[in-house]
Amino acid sequence: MIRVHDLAPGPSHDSARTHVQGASEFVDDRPPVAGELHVGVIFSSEPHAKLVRVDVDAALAAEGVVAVFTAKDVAHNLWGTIIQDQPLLADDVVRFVGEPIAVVAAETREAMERGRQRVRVEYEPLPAILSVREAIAAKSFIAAERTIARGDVDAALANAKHALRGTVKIQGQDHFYLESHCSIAYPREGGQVEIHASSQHPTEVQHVVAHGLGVPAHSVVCVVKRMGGGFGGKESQGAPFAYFAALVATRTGRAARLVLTKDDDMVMTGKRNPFEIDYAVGFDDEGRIDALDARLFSDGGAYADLSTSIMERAMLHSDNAYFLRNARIVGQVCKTHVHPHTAFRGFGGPKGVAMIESVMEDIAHSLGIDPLDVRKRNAYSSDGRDVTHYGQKLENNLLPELFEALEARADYRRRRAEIAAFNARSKTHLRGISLTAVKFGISFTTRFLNQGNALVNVHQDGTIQLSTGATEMGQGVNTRIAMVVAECFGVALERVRVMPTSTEKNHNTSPTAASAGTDLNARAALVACERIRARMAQVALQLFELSPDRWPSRTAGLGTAPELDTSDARDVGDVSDVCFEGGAVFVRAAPERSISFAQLCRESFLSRVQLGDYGFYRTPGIHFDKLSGKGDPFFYFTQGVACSEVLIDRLTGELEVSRVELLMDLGRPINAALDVGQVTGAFVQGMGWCTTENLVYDDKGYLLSHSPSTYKIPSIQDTPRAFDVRLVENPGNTKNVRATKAVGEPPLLLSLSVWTAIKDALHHLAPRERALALALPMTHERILLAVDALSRRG
Ligand code: MTE
Ligand code: QUE
Ligand code: MOS
Repeated sequence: MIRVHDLAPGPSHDSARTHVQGASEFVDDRPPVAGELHVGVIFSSEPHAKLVRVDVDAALAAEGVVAVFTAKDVAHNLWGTIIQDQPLLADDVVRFVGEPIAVVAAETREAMERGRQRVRVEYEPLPAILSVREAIAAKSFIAAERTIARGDVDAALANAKHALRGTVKIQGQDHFYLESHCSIAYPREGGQVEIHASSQHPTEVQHVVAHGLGVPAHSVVCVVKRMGGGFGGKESQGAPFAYFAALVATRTGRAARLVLTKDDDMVMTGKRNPFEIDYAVGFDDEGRIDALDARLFSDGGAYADLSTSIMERAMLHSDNAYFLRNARIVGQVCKTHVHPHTAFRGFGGPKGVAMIESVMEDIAHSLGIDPLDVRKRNAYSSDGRDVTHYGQKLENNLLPELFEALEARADYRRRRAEIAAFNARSKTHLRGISLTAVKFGISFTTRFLNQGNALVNVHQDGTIQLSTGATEMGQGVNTRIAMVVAECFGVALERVRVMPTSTEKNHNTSPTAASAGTDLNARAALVACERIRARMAQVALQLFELSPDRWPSRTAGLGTAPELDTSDARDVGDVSDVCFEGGAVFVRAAPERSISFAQLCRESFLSRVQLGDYGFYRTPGIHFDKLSGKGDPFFYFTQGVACSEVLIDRLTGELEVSRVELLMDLGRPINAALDVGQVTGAFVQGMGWCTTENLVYDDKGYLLSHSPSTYKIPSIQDTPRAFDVRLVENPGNTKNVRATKAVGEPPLLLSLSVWTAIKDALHHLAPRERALALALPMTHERILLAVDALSRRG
């Protein structure tokens, strides 16, 4: 039986203090420099139209307006993370409301707004596709349809004792980071430019800016100190805004600042992809699935962005925690005339998982079996039911134990009975309960992204500065990396500082995404640290042979010290005997001879021993054939389970999440406090997607819900009334850095237990309803309508 960790929380986030004090520096907190310009974007008000004329004369004549740029000013106008299909500035055609058409630069923000309003755009409207179904009808797609399949689905479906068909419609989600997209560009000598951006992907910013400007990569530096949240929304979509600032800076020779308002950010930028999934499932009397046939359609929006990769991850997570002997998962990204949708915490995972978890509920209710039993019977286990539909064998699979442990912890059976009795009695309220799981594959499914590099500088006073390609967005990646480095050198955490991410220190970096920021970058840093430590250990062993008055720091001025040597040829003893602990360095067998870490740094420097290094790491053993849909795309899986109970007011449709118990396997956490923060935050963010965050567009594809007054993210009142988050012990993930497991995205998918708990509650009104289609999000209004419709029927 697995055990719940009893972990010391660990040190707090390295920005905790400065965040609370308001002293943390974000991009727009940078003090303005002399001559700095304000940059604004003029965007399309049409979903699909020919650009007949873009008249900038009136804008240029406005007081304080310095310049206006359009597509003709762009050196190379196409960009895109995977497929280069998106103009930086629309040229002859606009393809979504919010698409950038022109960029205005002005002396003040007010002048910039005046200029923005005076750009006249004449459109000739073209027919627009605004939904997945319209796109399917028009065969408007991005890239080819893909299939991941195993077994004989048609035969298994035909022979199955029971079958259900249905459609799951899933809406998008706005990232709602507190800091909108923003960038400041500083022109530098000889056509160079330095950009400070709020981006999860500084390397892509560097590349998109260089390409758009028509300059080589070595003319552009992108620095990211931190973001005020990213959640996937700043993975690809920050790049054009950085480019606009860089265009202004290089063309005017003045610093340029672009900061979107919340409303413009929401209108212009893409969201979590909406999905529509048609499925057929065949199963036996016990509720065991024989076959799943699923067609996934996503709304990609007007350009490819990351949608094909997101679809791939949705297809790879359509099994979630459940073994599918026969499966055919088909995925197709639709091209519509809305903002290009993009990465959002979980990537494609939450959409595939919403489908299969909904299927689990329907199977259970159609057979009159408890949904938990259906899930447990279908869960991946060890007896030949441990290979995914894409052929990866699960190792270190804790799912069966997690189900058992949470069932007991949450007192599931007793509460299930109590809820049934309550629902039979109450005329005003309905309760529902659901226990769902997550199995989230860790690694980018695009192999080349699974690499990281790190630069580590050890200073003579024994403090350490390091940098990697990871970007800090609140998730605590810097704190985790610093802890791993501090542990390696045996020094206090305060001695280690993670410096701002910059493309001149770390090159060809991957986006901080796929939850792999710590896995890739802490590991790369560790590679560098271990090399430095080995050299320092050699120095220490030689120092221990000398009397301290002969140490370089005592004699260097006189030139009489022997220069210590770290060449492999020199046999000084086994460096693995040397301990770095508690700020000191010593040999375990003779701890009385000890040197402080700082002193050893100084002695090493005086002996011309290299105290900095550069580490590189690439995840071993992963491969995935995108054509056959087979392989081992994931290094390992992060797993967890959650049990949610909801209370519905039948008269108003109001929803309360009364109680959540949650167990996560995060291996051997580096920092349990940060991890529990990630789990809690991801769950609540996912609850918003499942319940209240309703994106509403008008008939032109213009987002109407573009501010906090109309788009409802969870507030403190919406969080679970009782919320018990626990990590379970699992020391077995030794192939990952420090035997830890990635945490950033997986717990978001557990919030689907709230959605299925609503479904469970509604099933009490319609016990004979076999497949109860449920919208996502299930807003209070939709709950009320469903209660109304079902009570009438029942
Ligand atoms: N946590 C905070 N506070 N802010 C964020 O923007 N982004 C999430 C997650 N947790 C995010 C967050 C997403 S989408 C990912 S992929 C991971 O953090 C990325 O960071 P990591 O790889 O270091 O976990
Ligand atoms: C998870 C992710 C990403 C992913 C695959 C995942 C991601 C991402 C890409 C990607 C794919 C192809 C490219 C590229 C990036 O794939 O965030 O530059 O050419 O950016 O499974 O989070
Ligand atoms: Mo996270 S969606 O991989 O940025």
